[in-house]
Amino acid sequence: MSINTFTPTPADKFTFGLWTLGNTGRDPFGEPTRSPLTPAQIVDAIGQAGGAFGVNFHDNDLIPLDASDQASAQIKSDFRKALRRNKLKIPMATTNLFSDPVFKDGAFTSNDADIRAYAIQKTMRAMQLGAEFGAKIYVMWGGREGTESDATKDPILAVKRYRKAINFLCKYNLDQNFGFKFALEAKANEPRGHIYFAVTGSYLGFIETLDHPKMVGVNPEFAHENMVGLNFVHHVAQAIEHKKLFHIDLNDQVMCRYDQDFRFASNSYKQAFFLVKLLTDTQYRGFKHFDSHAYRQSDHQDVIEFAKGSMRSYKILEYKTDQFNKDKQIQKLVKLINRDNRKLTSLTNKFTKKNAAQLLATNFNRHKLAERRLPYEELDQLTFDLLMGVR
Ligand code: GCO
Ligand code: MN
Ligand code: MN
Repeated sequence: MSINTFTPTPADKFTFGLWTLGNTGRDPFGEPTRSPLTPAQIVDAIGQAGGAFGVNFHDNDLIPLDASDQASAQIKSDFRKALRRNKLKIPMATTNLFSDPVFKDGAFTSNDADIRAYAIQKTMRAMQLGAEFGAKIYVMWGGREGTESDATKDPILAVKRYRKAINFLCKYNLDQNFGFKFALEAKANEPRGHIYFAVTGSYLGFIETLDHPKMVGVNPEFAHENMVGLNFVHHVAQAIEHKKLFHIDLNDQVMCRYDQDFRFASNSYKQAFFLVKLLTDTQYRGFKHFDSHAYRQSDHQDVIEFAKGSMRSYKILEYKTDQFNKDKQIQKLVKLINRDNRKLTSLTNKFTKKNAAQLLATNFNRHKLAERRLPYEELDQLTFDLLMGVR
């Protein structure tokens, strides 16, 4: 791998959202700083950045809620043309179940049965729209599924309602032959005070209780675990180990701050490196979606730089992974700290009465074991040197 390979290609499976490159810079305190772009213009901007695989959308990023049939036909046709001229695909679709006031107290978990049914109907229609454009991953992010005060909603009922909705939609997916894989995205808070299924691990547990667990996986997002001070890499690792990493949202975030959606690897270099290393070493083949937006100060031209930078940083960290894996000194240390003992491992790998008896009869010198070297300072400093480019 050489420095020249930092240029992305569709084989890297990088994607952007209509809502990410189309972000206008509005925040809770201030008005937009960039003019809005049409879906077709956003596709052109992604095309201009170069090397991306595709673009993802929420139903209403493409078709506004109250659009007439005629208006939506025109939007779709312009959008299709833009996709064709930029050679971009639609790998993922999702539903906006958070912007409209009707969802102010949740969608699938709302206390109001009419709103729950409407949310399912809206998702069915959004699935039709996604399927029309060839999407195969369907993301579910329950932004309003939560509470500020637990006086207002029963948290056990909320889990049951969420399960009913997902089970219904899985059956609809089968019935319509859409072929979607669902990817559930956790977030602990924002916009709700507390959102149900706060971390990726919450969904990993929940999925096993569904009627069609194989159809459902997770879509972890860097900023979401980071916002609450958790180690994102560990959550992704567990998802991979469970064979549930169906999609991933990449961005960045200062730990324990508001939802920042910064450019991937712009803040947490080290965590971003270990994430890319994990995805590379485990040969993750899914889409890598940049769920982030440019700084509020950026103009449209700078937004293109933001998109290029997101992909470039990922490629650089891939290159650093390769260096790490080939670095003799680093690998010598990695080997040193991973000590095997075949005899003992064969005892603990499988419970039998005989193995248990032998294990109980084994003498361990815990003082000697504690004396074994763990030169973690040296290993971590070598990692730092490598990331800083002085190795
Ligand atoms: C957020 C979320 C969303 C979802 C998107 C797709 O913090 O707002 O990350 O951007 O990823 O709605 O479902
Ligand atoms: Mn997010
Ligand atoms: Mn996201």
